[in-house]
Amino acid sequence: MLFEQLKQNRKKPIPIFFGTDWWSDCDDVAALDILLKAQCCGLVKIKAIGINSVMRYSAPSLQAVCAQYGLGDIPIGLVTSAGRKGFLCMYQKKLASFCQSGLTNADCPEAFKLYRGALAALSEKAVILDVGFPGLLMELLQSPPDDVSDLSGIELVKEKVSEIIVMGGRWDKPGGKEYNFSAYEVNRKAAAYLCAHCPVPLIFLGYEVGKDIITGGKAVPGLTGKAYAAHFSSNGRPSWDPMAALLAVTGNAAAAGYSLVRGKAAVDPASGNNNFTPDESGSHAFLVKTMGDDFYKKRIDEILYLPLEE
Ligand SMILES: [Ca+2]
Repeated sequence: MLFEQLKQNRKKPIPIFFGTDWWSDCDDVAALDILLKAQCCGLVKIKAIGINSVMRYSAPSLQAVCAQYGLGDIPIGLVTSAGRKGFLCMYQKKLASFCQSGLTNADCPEAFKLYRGALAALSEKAVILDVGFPGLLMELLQSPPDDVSDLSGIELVKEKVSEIIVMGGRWDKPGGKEYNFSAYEVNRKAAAYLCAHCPVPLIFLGYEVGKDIITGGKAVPGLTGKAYAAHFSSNGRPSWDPMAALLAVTGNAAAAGYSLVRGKAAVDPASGNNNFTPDESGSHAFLVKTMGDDFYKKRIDEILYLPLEE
């Protein structure tokens, strides 16, 4: 079991900020499930969660998943500028029916402000993991000094963040295109901004990495299984977001089964197409699998199918 191995060498939990679109796909729920289980094992400490889309049941559905593990007090923020109404809410309403705290979206702060406060309070560097739209990261980087910090967003990230892991882009061919970086104009611009201005190492888990790794499903214990069932993914989904979460928990790309291609990434703000210029000294990198697909599937399902503790 991976978590048992990791616990032997982890002196203290890795502080993590988790951004998620919590939107049209249920693999975000699997990613959160992995992070919460890792926190229960002492491997990570989730400092804040930013939902970079807004649906009616965003916050209560996400909090219900956290509360299953006694972690309902993890702060949740929303990217209200990303709100797009009318999209079919496939699993959020179902999960929100299990929320016992009465939390609503209106109770949640702006995600970038939540991040700023939690980053400013850190005494060590954190990892930012984002498996959704890049608007939250752009708003964080563009944020001016405020009452929680005299630092600009870029300065704050440079001082308090060791690396940013993003599920986004497609890197196995020039001019690749992927949903998180290309759906909606705001996300295309944000992805371009992130690549141009991120002051710390930026690691991409691309579309090509997760598409063939089918994990999860309706038999996963707790609300994660209910999310997969409500999403009509009873037999599983590709593993983009859970793979990115497991990389963050593992804390080491090689140990997580990846090599890194270093260089400089760019996203065209008009089309959302991404491009990559290899450079050994570059601060960006995309992941390439070094193991067979079963390696990743087994690791993820082994964690997702752990029973919830009583
Ligand atoms: Ca996602």
